Amino acid sequence: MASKTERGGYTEASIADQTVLRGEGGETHQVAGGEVPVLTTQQGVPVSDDQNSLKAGPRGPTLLEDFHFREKIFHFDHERIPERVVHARGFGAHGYFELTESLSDLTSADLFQRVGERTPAFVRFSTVAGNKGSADLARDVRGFAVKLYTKEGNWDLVGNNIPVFFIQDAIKFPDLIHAAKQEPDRGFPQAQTAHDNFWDFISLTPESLNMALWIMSDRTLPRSFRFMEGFGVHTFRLVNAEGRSSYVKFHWKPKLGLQSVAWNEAVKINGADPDFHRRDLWTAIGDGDFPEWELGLQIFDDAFADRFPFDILDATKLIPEEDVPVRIVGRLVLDRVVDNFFAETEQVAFCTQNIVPGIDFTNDPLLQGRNFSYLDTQLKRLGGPNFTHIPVNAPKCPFAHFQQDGHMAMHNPKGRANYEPNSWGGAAGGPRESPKGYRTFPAEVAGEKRRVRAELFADHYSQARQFYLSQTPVEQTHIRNAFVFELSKVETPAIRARVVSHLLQVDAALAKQVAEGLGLEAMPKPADPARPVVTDLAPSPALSILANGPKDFRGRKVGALVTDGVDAAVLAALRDALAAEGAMLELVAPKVGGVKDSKGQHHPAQQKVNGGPSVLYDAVAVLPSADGAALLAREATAKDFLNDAYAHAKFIGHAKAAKPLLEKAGLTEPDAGFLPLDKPEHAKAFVAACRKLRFWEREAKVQAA
Ligand code: HDE
Repeated sequence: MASKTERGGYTEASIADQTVLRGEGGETHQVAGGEVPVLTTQQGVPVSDDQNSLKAGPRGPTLLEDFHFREKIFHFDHERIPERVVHARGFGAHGYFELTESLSDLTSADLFQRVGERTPAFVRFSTVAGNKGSADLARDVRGFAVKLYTKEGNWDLVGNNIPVFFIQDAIKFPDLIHAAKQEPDRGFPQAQTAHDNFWDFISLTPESLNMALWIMSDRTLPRSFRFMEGFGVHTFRLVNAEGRSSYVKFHWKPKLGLQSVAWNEAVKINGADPDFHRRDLWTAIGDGDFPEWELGLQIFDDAFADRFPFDILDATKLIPEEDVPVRIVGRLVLDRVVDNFFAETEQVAFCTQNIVPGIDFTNDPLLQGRNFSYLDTQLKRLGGPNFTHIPVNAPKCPFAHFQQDGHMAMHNPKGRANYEPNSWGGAAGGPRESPKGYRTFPAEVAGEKRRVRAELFADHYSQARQFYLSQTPVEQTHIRNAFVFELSKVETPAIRARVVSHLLQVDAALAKQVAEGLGLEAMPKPADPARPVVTDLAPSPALSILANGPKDFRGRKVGALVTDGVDAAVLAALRDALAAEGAMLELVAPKVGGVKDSKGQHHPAQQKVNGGPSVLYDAVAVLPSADGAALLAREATAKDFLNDAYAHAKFIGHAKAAKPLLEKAGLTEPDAGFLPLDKPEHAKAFVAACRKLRFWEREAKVQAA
């Protein structure tokens, strides 16, 4: 056996060279922690030394014949696959869809027949513009892609967390994405739209105005994937057993309600925890607090489509829930994290054209273009046509076809038949088509072959206006501030002015405030609308996040700033009250090792004070002892903790002993968002106040503009 020096100082624990056992499943070693498999090459050859390459003498050159080294480095060099052109940064989880209302009258889709039946699902959430390593809290649309492994094949509902889109025709997608992603000469900015190219494109593409309002709203700053809606965006068809078609729009409604963070908070979260969203999902599922959404359908017919003032094939428009109510038919539960990020989340291949009998497309020109794009992109990304052989992409129902060969083929047809018709007879002849197979709805199509759009597509501002006017005043302020922020990063004054010229068609007050915020010298002329703006659409309260917030504080997290000597009874009461609410508590302490409470009991901390800023929490509690408060008053990050919680309108629960710290942070005039946490009985009232999530009344006081 080689000496320790020859091994480069590696210890016994790192080199498993103990008894070699030959078990059924291959060779195993007996090591300190138990029995582990013997390390092998990809060819299955056992490896004796994984610390040193093969050399001619201790100081000599590495030998080419070292097949283990060569294979290891070769494989490593090829570990990356191209990241997604869009939606590169994402996070996935497994779960199921459970039907709560049978839709057999509307669709023959197998998963919508039997109440209580569960269909396995895989969901991947994503941002759009940023690269794979970008931060989670970019201001961006979130992808909400759902793969449903039904008994009649995989159905992919590849949606977003916003119900409308930027463009109407797929031919503009490369332009939109080029403009949004980093500028080609300099290669930045990354994962943000606050730059000239993006707003240049938007301001020259009036159809994007509705979406522009949505992306400047808090919808693009979700607090968690668990607290956001999902939308199929396009109009689809449901087709029943008799061949009757209804139109449908798909909605996912989070059981925990909607919630977003403030812009300044998002910026800071990106620094404190760029993986904030993925960590949140991973932790929630790991804790058994399974995120859940309801599936809602808006179902309508041709008569409604004809009288609706917009075209139902236009993906830049939505149908207000007040016009066509959302019917809840099932629930989606995510209850299992992936075993391996790459194998599942990175390799999952969603395709809009993956639909199942009973569901069909419409002629939405964006959807039609997507149906081409997704298959194409998987070929490039996953390297061949056999990506359905990867477990996360494979159907979970039986499948049989004559497709064969290609890169990495794993299930080629067995036997002699690899074509049909054939005369090999019976089972030897292989699969045949069936009358139960997928049938396209026989929609009539007629018209001249031309590069055109339908007339109503030309209404670009009416729904943008409706969206803005449906927001609460707090949300309207956020939209205005977001426009001012983004356009302040645009270096070309003409582009700023052009955006304002469109806003004049949305809402005059909004345009004026944005112009003022930018310091525009003169108000531009309003943009020329292609169709008159409908100014009297009824507001749709369903479009507001704040009007549809949660009823409780479930699934949220309080960060408690604690020190040695923290009041044991108050801490216990807070923990209990949060647990009763289904919310979490994290302790933020001077040392991550934790603190001793007033009764001498030890509590481990989850964060050290300079690593656990308040932006990571939905509300905060400040529970130092008197000595602890004096100590924290000298710690800049403890003051930041409070200042940020205050500026982000969070509820602040505090012990009396925290006073010097609050004063040091300049918080000398507590408002109604400050709640006492001096006695155990205060805990319940604090948690009850937190149900409102934010003390919005404070926000106006802390913003100069
Ligand atoms: Fe996508 N989109 N998209 N998209 N999209 C992709 O497919 C595309 C659009 C959406 O988690 C790509 O596998 C075109 C709308 C999600 O893996 C690509 C058009 C909506 C995801 C592609 C659109 C989406 C993608 C890149 C205009 C919401 C991530 C990688 C016609 C309804 C799926 C990939 C995942 C991904 C093309 C517009 C949602 C290139 C051409 C509208 C959630 O195929």
